[in-house]
Amino acid sequence: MTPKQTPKVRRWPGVLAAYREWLPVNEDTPPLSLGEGHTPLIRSDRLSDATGAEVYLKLEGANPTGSFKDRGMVLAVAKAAEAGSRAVVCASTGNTSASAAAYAARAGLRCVIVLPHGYVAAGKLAQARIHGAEMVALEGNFDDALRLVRRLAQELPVTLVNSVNPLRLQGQQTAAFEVCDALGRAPDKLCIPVGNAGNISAYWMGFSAYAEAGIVPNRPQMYGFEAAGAAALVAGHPIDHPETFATAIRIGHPASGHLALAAAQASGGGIRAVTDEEIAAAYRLLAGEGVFAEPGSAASVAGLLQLHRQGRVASGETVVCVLTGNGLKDPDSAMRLASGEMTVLPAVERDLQRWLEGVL
Ligand code: AN7
Repeated sequence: MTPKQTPKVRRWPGVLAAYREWLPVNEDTPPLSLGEGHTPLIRSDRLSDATGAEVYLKLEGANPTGSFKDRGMVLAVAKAAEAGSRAVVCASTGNTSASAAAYAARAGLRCVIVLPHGYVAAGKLAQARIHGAEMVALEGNFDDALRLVRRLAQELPVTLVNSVNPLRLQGQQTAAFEVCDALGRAPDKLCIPVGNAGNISAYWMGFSAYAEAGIVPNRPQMYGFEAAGAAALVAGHPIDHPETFATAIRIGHPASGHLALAAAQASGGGIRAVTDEEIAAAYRLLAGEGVFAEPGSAASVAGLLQLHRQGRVASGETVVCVLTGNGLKDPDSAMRLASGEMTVLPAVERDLQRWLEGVL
């Protein structure tokens, strides 16, 4: 039997081209792309069984630099290039800087990055360095870094590409579009980690835009999850010394907090806190199902399990948990939280066989 025809595979053009009519792009905007977007939405059998809901995972770690930041960064950097800017600048807990460095390299712009010293995961640092960014490690936390770069961007001819730049949120809306495109409607609940509170705000904008256009009939309840040691929105006041091992969301002054709270309230959802222990358990549960997300991302799943324990998850409802970043970003957390150990053996078949018989 001969195959009739090879299937037609259409090339994914990236989010600026794919969602052009929803974004502020025009003929003068450079066609920037690293192939971002179009990330998998997969069913989680374990979480569906555990909660009684239909639970899906949006794998944003499948983006080109390994996090959701690429969706907003491609637009922010393309518009910076369009405006004739020569450099972009950002503060970052790591993923924003990795994405900024990559898209700046792609667009031929310089990139300046200010990081909290000692609190950025190894993979993220490696990315920013190999893409050639100018990097400063600040003796302070992310909130200090953001405060300083916001001031610098007012004084110097550089474009700020943190999510206080509204283009970032406009680009990040495309993740909500994709969720709706994949499900044929919006989910009943969206669970998402909250750090600087930009992404939850962007998803809400995206769901609202699709609902207003009549493309979907509904909008989800928005549930955002902060790390308990950095839960400014839950506490109702900024946290000056945020702490969590999920360094991506180690943020105590969330810049888009007002938008996140408004989204949670308008949607009938909420902003809640998950402990480092809950995050670690969710991180390991996901890995046990073959899904490697970074600790900060696992906050969404930790949050879903918390909602379930509180009886807030209805049987059969559709839930999407956003896994914002790839597990490879933070190999140190994986090595620390993995169970079991690795055995070293001489290169002798009999020894290897005896070991395997003991394991099986
Ligand atoms: C994996 O990179 O703030 O609530 O500087 O890397 O939109 O801030 C990262 C945040 C969730 C929180 N998951 O998103 C940065 C940075 C991952 C992240 C968040 C971040 P926001």
